[in-house]
Amino acid sequence: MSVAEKTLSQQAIDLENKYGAHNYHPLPVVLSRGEGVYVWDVDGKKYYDFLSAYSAVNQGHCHPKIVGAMTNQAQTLTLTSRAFYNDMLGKYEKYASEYFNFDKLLPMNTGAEAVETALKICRRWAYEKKGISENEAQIIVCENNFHGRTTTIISFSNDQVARKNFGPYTQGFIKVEYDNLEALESALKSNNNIAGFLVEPIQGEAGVYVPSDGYLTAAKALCEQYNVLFIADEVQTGIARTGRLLATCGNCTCENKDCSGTPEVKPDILILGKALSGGVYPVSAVLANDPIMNVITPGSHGSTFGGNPIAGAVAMAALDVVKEEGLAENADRLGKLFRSELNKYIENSDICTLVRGRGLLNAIVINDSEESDTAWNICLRLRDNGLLAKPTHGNIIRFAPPLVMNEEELMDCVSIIINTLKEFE
Ligand code: IF1
Repeated sequence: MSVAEKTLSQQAIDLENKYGAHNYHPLPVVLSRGEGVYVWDVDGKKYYDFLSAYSAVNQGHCHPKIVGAMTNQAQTLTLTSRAFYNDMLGKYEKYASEYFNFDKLLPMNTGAEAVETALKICRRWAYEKKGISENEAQIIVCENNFHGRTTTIISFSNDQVARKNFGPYTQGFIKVEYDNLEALESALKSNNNIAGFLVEPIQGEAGVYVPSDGYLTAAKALCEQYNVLFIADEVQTGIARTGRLLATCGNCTCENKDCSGTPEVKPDILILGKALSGGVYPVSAVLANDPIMNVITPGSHGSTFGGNPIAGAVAMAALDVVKEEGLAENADRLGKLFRSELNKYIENSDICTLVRGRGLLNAIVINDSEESDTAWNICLRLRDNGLLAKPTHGNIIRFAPPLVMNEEELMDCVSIIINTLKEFE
């Protein structure tokens, strides 16, 4: 076929294949527009987005308030670097610190950078506050974690595809089983040089694993007992995704503007990214109280773009939207409905064995081996039927729509999903 005869989709796919590094294997659909819970492909076909850019567009695609804040700021001042002050950063830091109930915020851009930042803060705290000897600090992480793609972060991943031939790896991490308090306690007991415990409140990449009730609370108590920082990576679970403002917020949905958070667990260090900007711009942040954050001194950490005025304006608008539109409460309510509707189907299904999750971060398990392409084929069929989702770990499909969805749309999506699964029974 000549270029002119190729479909618009195929042209876009061919360009990426030829000129882009092959670091992803996308579902074959080429998107050119988004609004709310919908995206459209280059041929004008409309889909429900059930990935939300890996939970970054919680507020929905192209939210007018967030896009408005961005375009307005983009026409005024975009970047000063931190060599000078800008008139947005302080406002944003105050707004977000009060919103999440911490003394201070350190602004970065991507989730991985924020995780790296938290690890650096934790190590400094270990040497300067806890009194661990130089270069001896250890940080406990969980098996099957996902925290990003930097050299240090993949050093403590056990995803062989993400790690292979990227060594030598960064030292100083101890892995324990997720959702296992005995394993955590024995790691804490066995070593006097533990500085922190880094954990995802729900393991997203691993396949939406929700830990047992009380795990996070008990883990935090153990951290206190051993004078170790509890570091919550809420890059994926935060900003209303799991039906609470933060997954560490217990049952509090934080719709109440007077709620300063009666958290199930208050992390010592909180890591946010993705939906902190509603997915319109890379904005991440690390939050902590003064005794911890004050280990960061001029020159010890930074970023050209971190804390830029666009990021500040966008993040404030994105966080406003979460409260104004009651997104945590909506995610909580629709998530319960979603799981109960799917559970009714699963009772008599051979192809789908389980739905799990919190709020609108859910996954179904497909009854086939991890190596099979059944989940991939189901996602292709879901696409044909107007809903976009992507498999994770072979036989698991993650379902994470924008949180601005309404009940009627959710029920429409439930029928698309169930009708598609029926084609595979
Ligand atoms: C990829 C999953 C989601 C994260 C947590 C930090 C980061 C992430 C808990 C890093 C990023 C992503 C990135 C994307 C796949 C993805 C993902 F499939 F791995 F599980 F979200 F669903 N902490 N998650 O989940 O944030 O640097 O990317 O901004 O392919 O890397 P980042």
